[in-house]
Order: sequence, then structure tokens, then C-alpha cells
Amino acid sequence: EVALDRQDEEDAMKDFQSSTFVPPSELIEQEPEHRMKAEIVSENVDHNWSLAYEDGDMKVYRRDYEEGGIVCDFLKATHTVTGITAREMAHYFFDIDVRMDWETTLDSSKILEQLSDSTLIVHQIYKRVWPSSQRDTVFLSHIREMPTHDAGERQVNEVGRPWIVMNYSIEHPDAPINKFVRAVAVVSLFCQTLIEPRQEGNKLNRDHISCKITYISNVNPGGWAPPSVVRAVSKREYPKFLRRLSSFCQNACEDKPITM
Ligand code: 18C
Repeated sequence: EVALDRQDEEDAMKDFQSSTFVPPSELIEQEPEHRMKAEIVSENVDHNWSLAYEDGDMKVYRRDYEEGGIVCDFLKATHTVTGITAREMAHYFFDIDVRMDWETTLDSSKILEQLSDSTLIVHQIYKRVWPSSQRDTVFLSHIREMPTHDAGERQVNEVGRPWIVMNYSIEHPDAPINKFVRAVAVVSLFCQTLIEPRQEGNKLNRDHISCKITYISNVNPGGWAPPSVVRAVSKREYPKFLRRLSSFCQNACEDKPITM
């Protein structure tokens, strides 16, 4: 074990304070007013959002947004997946070893750097969408269990702590922009475990649990792409992703003990 001296400790603290990385746990503190506040803190959808897709518990909302003629719509989806916990859902969404088993938009997904057990830098190459150029992304991917949040924000029947995975674009020297158009994404998957009330003495099993997910995403395809194609691809791919990730997790967890 190496002890830090006082100067090292002060330097480390300064580095940490001046770092632009905000650990997700701090996001549960009061968010100050700014023009994007509604995009990031509210689970509620107002008149600015339109319901793009609905199927049972799954709801996908979008909000039009363009930057210089490029479609960068905001997306927000909620879903409730039976038989799995928040931790299990977040784990499988984060785990790059199973990504190709549920993600259908990719040609490849590769770890550029593993910063810790819960933080990776990932390079992904997407399938080409005709008639546009092929896209890639480089993003920081981080998973964590959140500190217990405000009683007011809890779901009815919620147990344990929420889990969150955040994927957000960064640059990395091992993946310079060359062959592909670099898309820029901010994605977060927030998961909460819900438990059905059951009779005393009844052992908890997977029939009693479900995971409520709130997924938000904002993708800038980077470089012009036909708006109608971008919106058509989104409309098709997000529900597909939610369905596939959900059934992947359900199958993966089926015969395993419940992980809270
Ligand atoms: O969050 C999801 N997956 C995570 C793990 O992979 C990760 C992914 C982030 C998505 C970044 C998207 C970058 C867009 C690149 C082009 C997309 C090509 C699609 C190919 C389809 C066959 O966090 C789940 C993501 C689920 C679905 C994502 C769809 C994104 C579509 C929005 C923009 C479309 C741009 C189209 C480009 C050109 C079209 C003319």
C-alpha cells in the first residue's frame, strides 16, 4: 500500500474537482435550471413529447430536435420487464461480452480501455443504413448502483436501490475519426426493482419481481443524413432494442438465483 503525502492528496483532490466527469451518483442532487433540464431529470412527458410507439408496458416517446438540419431527436422510453431485477438488467446492458447477443444495430463492439470494473471506453461500428455512410461511436460506459433516492421519487412497491448505466461519447486516441462518420450519443438506462406484495411465508421467486426501466437517448448522427431515414430507423430500432434486451435478460436470468 502506498500512502499519499499531503501535497499528493491535495493535487489528487484538485484533479478530481477540475475533472469534467460527473459521477452519476451526483445527478440525483437538485439539478439547476437550464434549457435542457426537462430532457434529463423528468420522467414525466408533457405536450412537447409525442408517443412514438406503445406496446403493453412499453412506451417510447420522442421530441423533435434538429441541429443545423441534422435530426438529433430526444428519445425517452419506459418499460417494465417481469422476472428480473434492476441490477440484472443494468448488468446485461453494460456487459460488452453479451452485447452482440441482443444489439442488432452493430457490426462490432470493442473495449478500447477498461478504467475499472464499472467504467469502460468502447468503440462501436454500426451497420450501414442505405443511402448514408456507415457510422461509429466512441463512448464512456459506466454502471453503478445509486444511493437511495428521495422517497418522493420511488415507485410503489420499489425495493432496493436503482441501478444506472450511462454511455456518453468521448474522443479517444486509439479510435481516430477516419473510415466512418462519427455519431455522438448520450444514453442512460435507469433501472428500478419492483416487488409484488406476497403472502407472508411465501418465498420470493422471479414471478414476484419486475424491473422498471427508463431509457433516455440523444443521438447526433454526425454529418447530414436524410431526416426521414433517421426518424424511420429510430422508430424501428428503439422498440426492437427494448424488446430484445428484455427477453435476453429474462432468458439469461431464468434459472439463476435472484441478484438484488
Ligand atoms: O443504447 C443502446 N445501445 C447501447 C449499446 O450498444 C449504446 C448505443 C448507443 C446508440 C448510438 C447510436 C449511434 C447511431 C449510429 C447509426 C445507427 C445505425 C442503425 C443501424 C440499424 C440497422 O448506448 C440501444 C440503442 C438502440 C437503437 C439505436 C438506434 C439509433 C438510431 C438513431 C439515429 C439514426 C442514425 C441513422 C444514421 C444514418 C441514417 C440515414
